[in-house]
Amino acid sequence: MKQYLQLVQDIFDNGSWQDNRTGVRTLSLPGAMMKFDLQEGFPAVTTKKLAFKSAIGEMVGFLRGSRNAAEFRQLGCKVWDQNANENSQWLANPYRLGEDDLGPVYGVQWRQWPAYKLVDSRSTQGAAQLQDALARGYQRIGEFSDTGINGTPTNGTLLYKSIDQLRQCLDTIMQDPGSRRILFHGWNWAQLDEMALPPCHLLYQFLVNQSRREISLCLYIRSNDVGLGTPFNLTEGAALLHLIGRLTGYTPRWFTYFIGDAHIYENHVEMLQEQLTRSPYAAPQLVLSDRIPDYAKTGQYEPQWLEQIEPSDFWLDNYQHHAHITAPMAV
Ligand code: UFP
Repeated sequence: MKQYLQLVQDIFDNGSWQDNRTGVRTLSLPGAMMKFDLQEGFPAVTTKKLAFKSAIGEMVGFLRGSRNAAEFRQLGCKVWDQNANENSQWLANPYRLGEDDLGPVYGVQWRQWPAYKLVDSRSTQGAAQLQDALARGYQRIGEFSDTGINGTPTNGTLLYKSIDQLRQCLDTIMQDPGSRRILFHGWNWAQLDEMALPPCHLLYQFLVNQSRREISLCLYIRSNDVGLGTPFNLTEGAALLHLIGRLTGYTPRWFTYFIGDAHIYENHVEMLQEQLTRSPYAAPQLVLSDRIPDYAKTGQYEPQWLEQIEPSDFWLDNYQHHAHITAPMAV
C-alpha cells in the first residue's frame, strides 16, 4: 500500500486548506489516481488496522439495495448510523422515512435505478416508441399533457421501469465481454435531494480482457476522505471486482481508483502523520468462500449470488498490520 501513503504525502505536500459543509476544514487535492494489480495482493491498508468486516458488510448491503442503517448494522457495518440519525439537514428532509432511513442511496441506484420515459404516443413515431419501450419492460404509468417547451412532447404517455444496473453489467460481461459500456452509475440527479448523502463512489466500469481471461475495474470517487473513507472504499471496490470475476469466470486484475476531491480532514492529520512513520507490510490475499460458484469451474452463470452472498463469504489471508488508530468521521 505504498500508493496510499504516497497519496497522503502528496496531499500534505500539495494540498490546500478548504472549508466545506461539515465545518471541519480539509487539506484538499484536486484529482488523484491509484492503480493496483490485484494479482499482487489485496489493497488493504497495513499502516493501521483496516475495518475489513465493516467495509464488506457495507458492500453486501449495497448489493442488496439497502437504504436503511439498521440493515447495514445487521451486516456488521455501523458507518451509516450518524448519517441516518444525526445529520440535522437529513432529519428535516421530507423524504426521510423515519429512524435509520437513508433514502435511495448507493444500492438502490445500483439495483433499482428509477427510469422514466415520456413518449408522444399520439404521433406515428411515438406509437412505435411506446411499443419498443413496453417490449423493454417499461410500464405505462399515465398520460401526460403540458403546454411544453422546445420540442418536449406536449402530450404523452409516461412510462416507468426500475433498472438493475449491476445485473445488466453482469449480463453484458457474459454476453458481450468486448463492450466498452459495462458500467453502473450512482449519481441520479432526480433523487439527490432524497438521499442522506449523495454518492461519493459513483461510477464503476468493468473491462474484460478475453484473451487473458481477466477483468478490471475503473472506479471514480467524486469526494474521498483519505483518512477514513479511502481504505474502506478500496476494500469494497476490490472485493466487488473479485466477486464479479468469480461469478463471470474472469481473474480480477487491474483496479484503478480515481478521486475528484482527495482530502484529509484537519482532525485526521495526526493519525495520518503517524501512519507515514510506519512501514507498510506486504499485501494480504482476499479469499472468497467456496460457496460462491466459480463460473470458470462450473460453467453455470448464477447472478442471483449478487443477493445471496454474506459478509462471512470474504476474508483476508496473511493480513499483517500496524496498531489500530482512528479519528472522528465528519458528518
Ligand atoms: N466519503 C468517503 N467515502 C464514502 C462516503 C463518504 O470518502 O464512501 F460515502 C466522505 C467524502 C467526504 C464526505 O468527506 O464523506 C462526503 O461529503 P460531501 O458530500 O460533502 O463530499
